[in-house]
Amino acid sequence: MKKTSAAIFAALAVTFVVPASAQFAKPEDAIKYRQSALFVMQQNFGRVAGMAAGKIPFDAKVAADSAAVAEYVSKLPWAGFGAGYDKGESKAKPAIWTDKAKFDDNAGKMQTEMTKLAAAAKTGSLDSIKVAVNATGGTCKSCHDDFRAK
Ligand code: ASC
Repeated sequence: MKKTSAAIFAALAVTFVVPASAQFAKPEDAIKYRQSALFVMQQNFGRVAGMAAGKIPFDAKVAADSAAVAEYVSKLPWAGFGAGYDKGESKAKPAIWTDKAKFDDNAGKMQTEMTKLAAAAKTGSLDSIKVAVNATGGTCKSCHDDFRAK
């Protein structure tokens, strides 16, 4: 049993850890990469959130497309937060690297909510989008509160 879990864990570690580490030539590239991904995600999420808030006219197709892009891009920033990428100009707090389990948990929650938002936007229901936007925005905020410098 123990051997099996260790083997599974090792397989998972290879799958998930190797692509995320040693992926960038220098820390500045990792910082630029994660900031770029988060920017693209925010632009798309923000458009849908603007519609949910009535600040942008609701267009179901644009909302669905934007939420789908935000969902996909929500998978990308994390490779840029790998080991060794904590030095450089950014608002990333050291806690990202010292409390990695909590940070990863936050990142996972955001992606889960982003997936729900994409599904809601696909239905075209503005009411469902509003609920999902609030839940998703909550995950952005709680992670920023703990892990992003002001
Ligand atoms: C955004 C954005 C965030 C979240 C957050 C929601 O559009 O850039 O960080 O929503 O403000 O509370």
